[in-house]
Amino acid sequence: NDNQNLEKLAVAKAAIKFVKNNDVVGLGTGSTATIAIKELAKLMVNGLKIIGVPSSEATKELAASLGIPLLELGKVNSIDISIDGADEFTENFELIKGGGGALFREKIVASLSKNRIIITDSSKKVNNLGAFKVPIEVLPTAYQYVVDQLEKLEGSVTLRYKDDKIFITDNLNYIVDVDFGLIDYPEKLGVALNQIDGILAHGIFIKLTTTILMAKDGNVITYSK
Ligand code: DER
Repeated sequence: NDNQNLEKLAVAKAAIKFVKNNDVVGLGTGSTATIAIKELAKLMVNGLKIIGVPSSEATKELAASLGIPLLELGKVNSIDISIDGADEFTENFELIKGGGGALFREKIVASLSKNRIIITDSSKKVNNLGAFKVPIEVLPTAYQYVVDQLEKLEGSVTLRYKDDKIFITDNLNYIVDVDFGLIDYPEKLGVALNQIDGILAHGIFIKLTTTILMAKDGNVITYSK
């Protein structure tokens, strides 16, 4: 609704203030990141020079349509600043991402970035991760094995569908959304998930955020490390 869009615009405008001329900018995915990308394009009209690195095909198309010069993620070894959304976050800079299904490339973009800005709102702030199911990208050929391993970790696994068809990611994989209940030790769970062959990436982002900008009652609250 209008208020939500105003909140997204407020954090998007705050985030792009961190972007310097000639920065290589990691471009996030989702509705909030989309607004930030559009704001970046406006700054370019006023002379800001940036090169974008998209975190999804959707973001690549959006950025290209706005005339933002792009570099392919696979050809980049360093990003100055990335701006992206989140589905849940804690004050310890622990995130759940992947609501939009782009978590693998988003994680690579974040990992390559010196500065990582998360733009979000107070509805996503939690004390413990886990109310939002953890999105996990799974190679289809390992699907049943991965489901079994996730259930051994007490996860309740749902294969993600979109318009009555199995959702397929930009990397041609499945997404499962896994309910682990409230996650007391997200880093530990993340490590356990990384041990499961067939998982390409999971949506628990730890130590991948330097600044969180949260819209709340018309203000922007900044959490930074
Ligand atoms: O899928 C993602 O990781 C997105 O960044 C998501 O976490 C936030 O999307 P939103 O800005 O549309 O809420």
